[in-house]
Amino acid sequence: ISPIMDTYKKNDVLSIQENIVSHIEYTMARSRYRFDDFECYQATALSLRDRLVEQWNDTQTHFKDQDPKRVYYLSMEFLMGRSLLNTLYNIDVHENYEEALREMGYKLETLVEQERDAALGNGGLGRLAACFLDSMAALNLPAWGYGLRYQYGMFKQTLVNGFQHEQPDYWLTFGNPWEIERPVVSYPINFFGHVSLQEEAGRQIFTWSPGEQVTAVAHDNPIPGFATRNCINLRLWSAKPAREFDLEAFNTGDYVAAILSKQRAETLSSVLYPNDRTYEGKELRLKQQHFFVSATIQDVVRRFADLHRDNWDLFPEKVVFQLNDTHPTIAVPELMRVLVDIYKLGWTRSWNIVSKVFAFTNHTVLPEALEKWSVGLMERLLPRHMQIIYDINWRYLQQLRAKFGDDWDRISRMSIIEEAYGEKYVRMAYLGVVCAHTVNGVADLHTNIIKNTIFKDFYALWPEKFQNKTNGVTQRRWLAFCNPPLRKLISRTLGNEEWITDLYKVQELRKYADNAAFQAEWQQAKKEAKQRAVGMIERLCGVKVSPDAMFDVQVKRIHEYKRQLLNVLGIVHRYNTLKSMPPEKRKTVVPRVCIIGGKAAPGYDIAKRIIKLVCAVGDKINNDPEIGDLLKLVFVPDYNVSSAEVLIPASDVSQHISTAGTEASGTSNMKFSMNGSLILGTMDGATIEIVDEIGEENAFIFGARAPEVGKLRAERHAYQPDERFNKVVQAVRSGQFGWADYLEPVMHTITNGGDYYLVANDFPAYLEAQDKVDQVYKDQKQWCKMSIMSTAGSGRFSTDRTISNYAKDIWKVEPCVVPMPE
Ligand code: DL6
Repeated sequence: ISPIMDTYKKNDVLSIQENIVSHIEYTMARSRYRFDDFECYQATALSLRDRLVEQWNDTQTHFKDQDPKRVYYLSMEFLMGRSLLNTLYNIDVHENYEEALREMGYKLETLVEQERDAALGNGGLGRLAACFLDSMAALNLPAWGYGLRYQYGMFKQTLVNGFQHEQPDYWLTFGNPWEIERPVVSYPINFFGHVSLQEEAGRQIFTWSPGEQVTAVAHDNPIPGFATRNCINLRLWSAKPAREFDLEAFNTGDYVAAILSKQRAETLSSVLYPNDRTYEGKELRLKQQHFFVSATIQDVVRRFADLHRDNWDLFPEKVVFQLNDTHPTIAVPELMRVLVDIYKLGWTRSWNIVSKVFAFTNHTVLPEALEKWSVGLMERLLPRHMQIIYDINWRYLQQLRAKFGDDWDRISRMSIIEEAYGEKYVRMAYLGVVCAHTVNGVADLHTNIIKNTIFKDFYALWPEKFQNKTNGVTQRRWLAFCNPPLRKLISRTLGNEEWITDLYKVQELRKYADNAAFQAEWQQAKKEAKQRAVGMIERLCGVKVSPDAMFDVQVKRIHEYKRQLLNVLGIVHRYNTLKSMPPEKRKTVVPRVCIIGGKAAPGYDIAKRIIKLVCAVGDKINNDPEIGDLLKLVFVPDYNVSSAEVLIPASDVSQHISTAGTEASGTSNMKFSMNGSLILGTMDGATIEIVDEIGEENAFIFGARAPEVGKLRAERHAYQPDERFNKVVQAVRSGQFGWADYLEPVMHTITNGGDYYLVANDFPAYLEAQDKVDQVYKDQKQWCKMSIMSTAGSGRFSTDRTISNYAKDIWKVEPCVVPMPE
């Protein structure tokens, strides 16, 4: 081997500069003497990619040599955000790059802002997948993520006069410097057509003759781990026209039209669906699911077959798939199809393999998010898969009959095929539960709810299948990298940075919670974060807010169950209370900046009206000279990962106020408490567990508990709301904030016996909790102590803990550490 093959990129300042300039000139073909911030960002990213590729290659070679059991995380969404800072910190070259760029006349923080967010996800579910990748890499697990390379990510939200507008997010306009396109890693993906049956040597052979074929092409995105050489892969598929152009098949004689029709293949991976009320009937969505899953299964099977072609029974010892919600569940019949039809393993042997390799996570109990596909659509689009699903169901129903006899009610309730209302549907969640060896919820309460509601019958049948895996977030992106002042303070206080790979270590901070000098530094870190947010708020909202006010933040998707409405009605109450106060009394009030952000699904009318309500109330308050800095309300447009990285560190108090039992877990609650923001919340999702860790005395908890919700709902028609609630509703209805007619449907949802999410019920308790927030904030020593205790109690909410638990309890995979080069 030539010595040159053993050399890696050097990370001294000069080598970094040479590398950046070389990309400017030879990759981007720009003048080395003149390039702007954006070009400098691209060249910097490309130079980092070089380093990532080295780590990636070493890692993949090592995995291949060691041949450990691997985990494949299948997700329709990966909400990655930006990569520049994350890469610099993860591979530990931040300081040298900063200096290298400074000497060249560029500011790292300006370059960071040049990067578009990779927003290939809607919210919690997609961001969780991104945090999982980070932890899988940091924990040296032999893992890969698989998903779709959408050309249009999550829509960009703009506000025009307080109304949400959706703009396409064509994030690839200037290319994506982080990815590696691999045209040679491609697979044919089939749709439509028909299935024929022949007998061969007494065996039934099914042959699917597809009516449409597209090609899936791999794009690899290296995911570096922190403080390790390991660098795992996120493989995203994009659709290209099928390579074999069988123009005869079109039989039109129209060459150009035939090519154009093939070109339409590319639309398959073009757009991320914003999570809407229902996807039912959206053929393209089902096509996307099959497209990415089929490419993934082919890729994984090929990798396995390369080494173990003659030993298929080894497959479950080498492979495990984690299905991120029901979206990739079509992977089950696809793997059966590949094993039965292509590798001819026979049904029983194939099922033996398939039933050992899938694990399934449920992320919601909201009925609209539980996917069902019409049998008609499935038969047309994926005829062989539909047959396989019927076969799986038939065998499973036999099992049920053997156990429960002719309990037809139960059998039809538990069937994978729903037949109750005329049309037949495939219940994807049931397919997942039947075929997976493990089913998990994402927080203790949520797991108990799924065991007792949507999967009750299944839990009774297979209690051993069900597990809880409480979500987490990566403390690297969500504390160490987005909040450098706090990182410094924590590391200095603890004497090392071990907490960045073992978050439980932050519990040591409890010792300092009362320490005046430490508190002063803690407050200083918060102040710096607030200064940053003040600048962003002014830029995005056009409102100047005071960093001396309390920052009260609620940022998440806009949904009735998350109850942004409760928040804004509380603000109306606060505003009107302030207005009626004598000026002397106003002086005793804690000034507050209320910050709300989040996107409404484009088809979710009430959610969009709630945004308008927030903006209308904000307009009135922010322009009221009598109120000034005592109260501000801003709606931050286009809330995304990057704005979260600024807002979360700056928050004093954050709201997680869903109706108990509706938020599966929540993950921003974890990010906020990690950054010392106090939780104002209901006992829902993972908030319950957070409060358990940090102590209820360090949070502001209010409202109905999950077991009470059913009864309260049943009685809501007779509920007499509090006078303060009636007044705020009346204020909106009377036009105090304008737009009374437009806002009426919103008010209607919480009055006249409606109010499914119990806004009126929880309103008095919410106001009391808010009063307590004000009261405690006046005692800065006490507040600061609670803030420190929040961070100190956040150790359990690292995805390092979550992923270790998945690895041990579900995947049975072990770390596979890549040796450091000499
Ligand atoms: O598990 C991640 C995240 C939870 O933290 C949220 O509570 C939950 O609402 C979210 N679920 C979804 C459901 N989408 N689908 N299907 O996004 O998952």
